[in-house]
Amino acid sequence: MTNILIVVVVILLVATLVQILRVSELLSEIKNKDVNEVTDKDNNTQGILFLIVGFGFLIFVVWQMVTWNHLLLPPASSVHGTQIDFLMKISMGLILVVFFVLSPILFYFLYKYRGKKSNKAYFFSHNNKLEVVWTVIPTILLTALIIFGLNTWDKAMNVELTESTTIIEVYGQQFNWTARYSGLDNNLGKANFKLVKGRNTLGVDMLDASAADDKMAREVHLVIDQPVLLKFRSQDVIHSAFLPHFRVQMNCVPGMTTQFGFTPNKTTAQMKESEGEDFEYILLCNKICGASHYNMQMKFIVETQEEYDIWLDSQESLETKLLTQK
Ligand SMILES: [Cu+2]
Repeated sequence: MTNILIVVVVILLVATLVQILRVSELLSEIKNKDVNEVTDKDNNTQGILFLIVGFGFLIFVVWQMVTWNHLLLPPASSVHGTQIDFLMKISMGLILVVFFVLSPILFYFLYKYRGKKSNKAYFFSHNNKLEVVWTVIPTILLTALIIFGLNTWDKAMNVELTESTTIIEVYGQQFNWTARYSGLDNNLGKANFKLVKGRNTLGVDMLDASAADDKMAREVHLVIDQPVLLKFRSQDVIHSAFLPHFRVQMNCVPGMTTQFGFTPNKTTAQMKESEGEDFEYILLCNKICGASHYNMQMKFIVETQEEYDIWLDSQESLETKLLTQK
């Protein structure tokens, strides 16, 4: 009923507006005036409005940058993250310089060249020099930026596996993450979704020799300055593993394994000192994967080797968890 009333009110409002316009048209016909004619007074008003809106918008942008700056991420906590931050700073710097130079010119020229009765059109077909300048400069700048970006991406994604690299699986499902440590052999046991049953929530193939020493965990512990390779699987839909503080993100796709590697270089304790006691490294899902997507998170803890060893020892292996316990 309310909806019908709203529709009726909207129709009546539109009809009223049309009638008002019609009346003003008839009035101007009586007065012998053309309502569609744009006068110099109209152009002045429009020109001044452009100045106010344009410069008001620029002031608003500066206000946002100053007021909301503290909401940005703290400096990267991984080795390659520093390079990603540098790339981000260069890109944003370029964009901001162009924005703060071009926008005032754009709004000022809208005002300066507003319509006037005395204006005469100036015929100007093209200028080769100008065309070359505004094509070549952006091309060089963008090419340099893209090559720099590809190079940074390559360094972040194609990590070399060394002896000290810890391999950890991160398994996504609606709506949680589970980690699996590769154990003493640093080799993850095979897994298959067909084997997901009971407590074997990751479908690990317990007949595979590498699987017995694997360990499942609800949070991920990492050692400072030690490289880690995360391998992702998904049980149901596409999720996206996002660790903002380490500047890494990767889709988790059912039926395939994706990965990225990084080296954390600040412990959780160090971050708590600079960012506040509440700080935690967190793995988020960055793909809208369903109703509880927003709550799909897992804690990451970066600590010293000793703390890490104590924690890892306290986790039971899959052999104990799945085969010996009844
Ligand atoms: Cu998800």
